[in-house]
Amino acid sequence: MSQTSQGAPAEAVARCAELVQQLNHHSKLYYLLDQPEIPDAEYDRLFRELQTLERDYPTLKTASSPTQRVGAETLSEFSSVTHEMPMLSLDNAFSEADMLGFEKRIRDRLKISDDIEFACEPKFDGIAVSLLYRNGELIRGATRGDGSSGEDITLNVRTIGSIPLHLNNASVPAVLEVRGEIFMPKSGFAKLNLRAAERGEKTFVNPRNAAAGSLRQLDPSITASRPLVMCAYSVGYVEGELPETHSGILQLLGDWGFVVSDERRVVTGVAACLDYFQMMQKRRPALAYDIDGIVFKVNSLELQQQLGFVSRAPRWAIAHKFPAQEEMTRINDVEFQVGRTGAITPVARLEPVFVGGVTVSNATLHNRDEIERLGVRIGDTVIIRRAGDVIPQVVAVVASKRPKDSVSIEFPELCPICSSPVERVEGEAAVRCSGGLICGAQRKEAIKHFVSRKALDVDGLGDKLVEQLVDQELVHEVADLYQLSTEVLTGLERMGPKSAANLVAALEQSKTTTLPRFLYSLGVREVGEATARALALHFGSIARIAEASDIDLQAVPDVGPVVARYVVEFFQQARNRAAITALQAAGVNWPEQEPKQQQDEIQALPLSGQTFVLTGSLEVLTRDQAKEKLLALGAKVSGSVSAKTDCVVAGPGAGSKLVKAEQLNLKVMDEAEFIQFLAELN
Ligand code: 5U1
Repeated sequence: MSQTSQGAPAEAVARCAELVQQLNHHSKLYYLLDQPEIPDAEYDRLFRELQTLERDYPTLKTASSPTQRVGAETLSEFSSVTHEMPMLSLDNAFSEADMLGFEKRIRDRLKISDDIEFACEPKFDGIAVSLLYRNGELIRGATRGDGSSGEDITLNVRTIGSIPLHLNNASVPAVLEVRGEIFMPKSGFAKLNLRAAERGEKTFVNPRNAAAGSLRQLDPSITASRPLVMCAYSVGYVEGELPETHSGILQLLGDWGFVVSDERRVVTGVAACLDYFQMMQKRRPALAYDIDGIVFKVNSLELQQQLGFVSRAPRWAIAHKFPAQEEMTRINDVEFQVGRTGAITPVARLEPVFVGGVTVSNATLHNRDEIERLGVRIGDTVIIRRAGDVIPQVVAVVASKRPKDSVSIEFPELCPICSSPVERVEGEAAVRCSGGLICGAQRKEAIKHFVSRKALDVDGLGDKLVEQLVDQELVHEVADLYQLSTEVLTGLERMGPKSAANLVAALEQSKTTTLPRFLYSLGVREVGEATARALALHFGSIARIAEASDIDLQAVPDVGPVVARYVVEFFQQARNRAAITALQAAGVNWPEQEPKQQQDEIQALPLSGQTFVLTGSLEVLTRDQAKEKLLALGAKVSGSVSAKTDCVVAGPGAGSKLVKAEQLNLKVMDEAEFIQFLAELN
């Protein structure tokens, strides 16, 4: 076997180089593009092979080997380091007018009227860092700090897979400072918090805090265990040649092995900048990571130089911010809402705050467990998050702002609506009003559910109208809806004769329905659309469902003991049976079928017996369309992932459900694969 100058056999040297190259390549695919080509186990196998080679031939081990990211050293504190060139900050734009002002200032200063070329890219919601390379070797990583000096986090940044330890390219400058943002992708954040919650540990408020907390670790092995990514967006001090444009620098950084944003574009003129901003605002929920705006930079370095700076902010760049998704506000009070099933939900009444593009005055606190988890009190300043169309959440209490007179949140002993005793069911987080349909709140919610789109679908009967009908004692139970006349309805607020006549017609039309819809409309606990459909298919008639025992019910796919008990208890109650009789007497009707015939139909469907979960955003199909297609093929569509799930369809932005699917090793499809799969079945 031939020996090399490194004292190792030539085969070992070659294999070692190949493994380093492969591991760097796969780690880039994993961190940079979120598109791993090989399973984690295969990556681990390559990694272990390299470790073994390096142990057998220590001369092959270099500081930039993928095995050398986590050293044995831990720190007692971070030391301070001075950046070779100060780290700049960015001026902000919050409107189109601000952006037009930005362009005008540039034109005036350069005395030009032509459209300017801008490099655009997302503004990552993470932690700004500076990396120093000498002769291509990473020698230092530092936080931004005050812009002139920051904390030395070299040991930690070395553990981040997307940060090259060595730049293996002839064109790399002798000294190079690379600036960028370290962030935690949304899926990694969901996974980290899921693990923390399972262990009863404190969870992170958002991916940014998780990234900051992960970087500020004195023990680098903790940083190494966190899913962090760095995206490079500029350079600082450079001893060497650079291209003439910012986009050229980004291209070069990418060639040298850094992650640079795939979303980056070069556009001409501020109107095109605004189009890009709008486009990215739409894409924002589907991105794998949080962004809080768009950065626009004059692309020509020559023009950048001419424009210069005002204090620490360059005149040639601006951050156009999206409306913030998180804001601070105060909890003025907590009130308790009673839902359809009697569940009592604490709702925080907030000092109104503009967040995620709307003014928010209320946020649910879910239940007693959530209040305990947050440690929240009335009077607290809290962080409210509203991302996309998701309902506003209280994500954390700002402990330092707690006033002396804050008040603890006490659950009521009696229902706030009907004064019936409140009960806490063993093993459930919710507390419930025991009043049933005596409770006005439960009656209102039951009626709203009965007329909703997926139930009897009564057009024109909105929540406000239902509240008036109950408050004015015109409707006591659902069947009373069918006694309403145009004359009675015309007397109500904001109800003219035409709307009243339309509503009476809509009620009449709703009488002809289907068994699954009717069953769903009754609002039996835990009987959602899919379970109602399964029960209807299995039993074929309401009478057979009403008579079914726990055991009979559990023969229905995906009906377990809990749901079976709720169904039995519902039909045992005389008032529920009376409500059904009254509805049938009012003319509500549906076709019934023999159960056997329907069993045969279910068995004949290609996806019968299979459970699908849809998560993340779908771009071609709507969620409802995807669900309809699955149901029509006999599948069940569930809202949660479990070992019983057969397949998870995951679009961009999928979070904890995708994580759980991966943990359980379930089949996962993206939307394109799903559409192909449906096409093959049809
Ligand atoms: N994407 C991006 N984020 N960001 C932040 N580019 C960018 N540029 C920055 C900052 C502070 O500063 C430049 C002036 C280098």
